[in-house]
Amino acid sequence: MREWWRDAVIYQIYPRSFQDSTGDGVGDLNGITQRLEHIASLGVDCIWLSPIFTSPQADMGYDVSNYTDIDPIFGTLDDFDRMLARAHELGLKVITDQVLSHTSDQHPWFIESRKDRTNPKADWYVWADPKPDGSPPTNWHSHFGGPAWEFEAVRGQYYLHNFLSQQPDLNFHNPDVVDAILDTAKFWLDRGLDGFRLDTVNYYFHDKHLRSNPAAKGGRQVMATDLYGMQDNIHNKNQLENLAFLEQLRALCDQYDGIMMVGEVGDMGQRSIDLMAEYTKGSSRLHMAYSFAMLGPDFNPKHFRGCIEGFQKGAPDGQPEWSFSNHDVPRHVTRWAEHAVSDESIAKLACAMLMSFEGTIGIYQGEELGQLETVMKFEELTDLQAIRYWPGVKGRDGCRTPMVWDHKADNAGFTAGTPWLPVKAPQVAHSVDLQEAQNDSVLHFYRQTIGFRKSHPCMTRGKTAWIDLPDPMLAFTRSTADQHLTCVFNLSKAPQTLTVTGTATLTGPQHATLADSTLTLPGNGFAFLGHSATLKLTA
Ligand code: TEU
Repeated sequence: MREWWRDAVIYQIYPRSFQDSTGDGVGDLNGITQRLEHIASLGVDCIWLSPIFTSPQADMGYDVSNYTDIDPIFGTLDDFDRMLARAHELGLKVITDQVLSHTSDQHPWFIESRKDRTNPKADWYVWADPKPDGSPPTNWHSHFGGPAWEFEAVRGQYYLHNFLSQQPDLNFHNPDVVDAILDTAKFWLDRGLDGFRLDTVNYYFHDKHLRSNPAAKGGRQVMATDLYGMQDNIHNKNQLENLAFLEQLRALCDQYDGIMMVGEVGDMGQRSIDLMAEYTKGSSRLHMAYSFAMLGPDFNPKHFRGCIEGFQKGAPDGQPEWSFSNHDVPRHVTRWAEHAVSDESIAKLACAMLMSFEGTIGIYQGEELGQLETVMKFEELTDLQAIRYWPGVKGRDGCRTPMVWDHKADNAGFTAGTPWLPVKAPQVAHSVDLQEAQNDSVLHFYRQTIGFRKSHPCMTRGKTAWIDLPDPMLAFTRSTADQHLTCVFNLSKAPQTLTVTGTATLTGPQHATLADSTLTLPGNGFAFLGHSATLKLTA
């Protein structure tokens, strides 16, 4: 049987902002259970839950202080079991977000490790002596800005943190750490979970020799965000040892039935596509990977084609996951606004494109409403990265504001209390109840388009043949032996016309007309053309 995840659409829940059931202003597991039918109604296959584990929430749960318990703000292990059982009843798989590269500075392992240089956990994190002048051991930068090293006076040493200083980096070169981490994965697999979203898979190991990174062009320090990879001498990430660890974790998962691991490659650009391929090659590493390549500002045919083709060249049998939004980047309707005829038209175009790509598809809560990035005031921020670098860095709160369920209810039905992030009018205008009542809403469009994808094997399993067209047109044919769909997208505001040679019919969701061999696409238009064998499209 073909593995379930290859044909899947995965829905990401950001638990803090999905549904609050207690009135404390923060979403929780029982809230998610109440709302599972909404997710099932979209026709998706799987839920990815951003972290729900015990955490001081310095990085909103990406700083775990106990890997095998639920944070009280989200509920209890019993609540988790109930949520999982209900999801399974509805035919939804559930994967959790495992943040294994670093822990919270409040994790008992780190509390012990920082005490002195000889305790049993002394080598569980990456500790190093200062340089003779007292400065950090290497020039490595934290992804969130500033040096990746924090001084601990008690030990007289620095510890490594690739993200916040509250997120000390585990020392994966220590086999005891690897064993402890594998045990935490086993704990969740034994609870009946369907797999893992693995945070920052390319950051697990660091260079044992603590070599400084080379300076970038113009004497600038190489940032973690620069597009360097495995072969490029970046010593705080992309180490080859990461692959060996993933093979161990995969072997553990393979002892269970139907478990899937999707890894987040914390990189952007073409380099990140190469890493995705490297990490999913063969059948002993990750089942799937995603990167930030499609989560950035680029919105042009060459870019999307480059991502998909690049991955296929690197890992012909590998499986990518493609998504346009998540909890780390501005929502794509806002991010790509300069190419939009209207918010709604680009939301639908993006949905039609995404659901036509070869690979597994990820969507992020609120995306099915065509939700916009929330405009934040400084006083409303909670993301420490934004608070530190405002206004240069706007941070990630704007994509993390609560789900809007009912435009008439307080806080759009998210909470009876005070929401942890504000619920504002432009977001409320996208409420689920309003869109349920409107036949041509973005919400109904997502259902229709997901249904269209899932009922056409060529869209999930078919190969992609690219059609060369000038900008701003993106076009390709998805084919199985007996089914062909040519997918055409106008990535601009200006109308476009194409000539179709061969017999074709417009099918499924569409924003285009076909008459006398002329395909007319309005700004942000799109079309799926059903045909047999060959079809030619020319500008
Ligand atoms: O993100 C890793 C990562 O690379 C991101 O920091 C990303 O590049 C950036 O946010 C783009 O603006 C993961 C999680 O998704 C993120 O929420 C965590 O903060 C981070 O790891 C640390 O655990």
